[in-house]
Amino acid sequence: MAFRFTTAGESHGKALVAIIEGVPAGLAVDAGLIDRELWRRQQGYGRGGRMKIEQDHVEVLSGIRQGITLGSPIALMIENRDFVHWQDTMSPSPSDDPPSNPRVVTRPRPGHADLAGGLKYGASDLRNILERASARETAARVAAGAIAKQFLAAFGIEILSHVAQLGGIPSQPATPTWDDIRSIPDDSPLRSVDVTAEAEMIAAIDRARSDGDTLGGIFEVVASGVPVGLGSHNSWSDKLDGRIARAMMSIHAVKAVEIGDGIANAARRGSESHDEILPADNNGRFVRPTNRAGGLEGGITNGEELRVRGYMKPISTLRKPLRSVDILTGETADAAFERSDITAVPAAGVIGEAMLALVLAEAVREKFAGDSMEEALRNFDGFVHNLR
Ligand code: EPS
Repeated sequence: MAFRFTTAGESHGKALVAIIEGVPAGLAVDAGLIDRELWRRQQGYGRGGRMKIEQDHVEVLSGIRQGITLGSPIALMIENRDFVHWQDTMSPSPSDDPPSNPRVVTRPRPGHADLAGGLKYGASDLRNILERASARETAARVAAGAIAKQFLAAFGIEILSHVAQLGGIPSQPATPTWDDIRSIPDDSPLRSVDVTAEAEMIAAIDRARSDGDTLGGIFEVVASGVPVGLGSHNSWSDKLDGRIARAMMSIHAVKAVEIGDGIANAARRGSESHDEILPADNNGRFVRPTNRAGGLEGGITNGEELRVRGYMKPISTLRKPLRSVDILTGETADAAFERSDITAVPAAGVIGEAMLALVLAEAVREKFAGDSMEEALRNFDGFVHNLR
């Protein structure tokens, strides 16, 4: 059974939903760990008012019995606590009386899906677009990713992230080790490994807030314990780097993705870009003194740490709005603003972890198959044993 997932839900609708197929039977799932990931996604200095309303909590609707997966589709639900304030406007049933406050949006935000989506779907109320385009949807991805993370943990794969740069600080994106990333405390304001840079980032967020502006940045997602051999060089659609890039680019506001030293390597010579291969160590693994490839060669994992960076543009909902046009009048108008975050780069890192986990879970299922965890792990152990 192929591994796949989908989400549903509007930002101010009743709930968000994720359905995951292809998780083998027999995986122990801790719902507390799903809530933990949801909590992590809500953190970060510079988040807006919505995060004070929501305390995201997962309800498992199917696919898990007594804490163990059945092999059937897993359905997860996260209620939107804010829905109580939006019931009239967001009700799926037609109202007898028009809602007292229909909250119609007609002034598209530059950079958001409002205008392109409104034109594409023929929406005169751009709320029909923004409700689904909102990054609120990523809560459902993080819940699905938390299941993928628990699946990957059985194979010794772990995923973390950090904020490498925010609002241009520091000038060169940070490149910490796995242990440095791991030592970032849970309550860290921006999940940066460098507390001096972090204080400057906080000051930049404060300045942006008082200017009615927003900030973007770079997050890095790192996976350790990834076995060699996920993905394939054989077909463009099987190459794992392409699949990871697609997953990362699908995160709201991400406009570029880098694997390993991808960007710096473009300006270097070949001799400075590749990772030499040295004879195997005591564990039978070929030694790679550097990891500029970020753990991927030819679209296949090479057994090194997987390193992926997402470049996030500043959030497009601005308190001091950019110029736009009212689509009803055709006249110049300020872009719509209700409320927003000043920045969400740390949250995007957590979402990046979820997306990487989901792509790796799919690749692990492809490579090691199995209907039960026991069978999948037996196949995995056999492959690893053979490598040695
Ligand atoms: C978000 C929920 C949203 C925003 C943010 C992310 O809530 P609301 O629209 O009710 O304020 O805080 O989304 C955006 C900034 C955006 O432009 O889509 C969340 O749960 O992450």
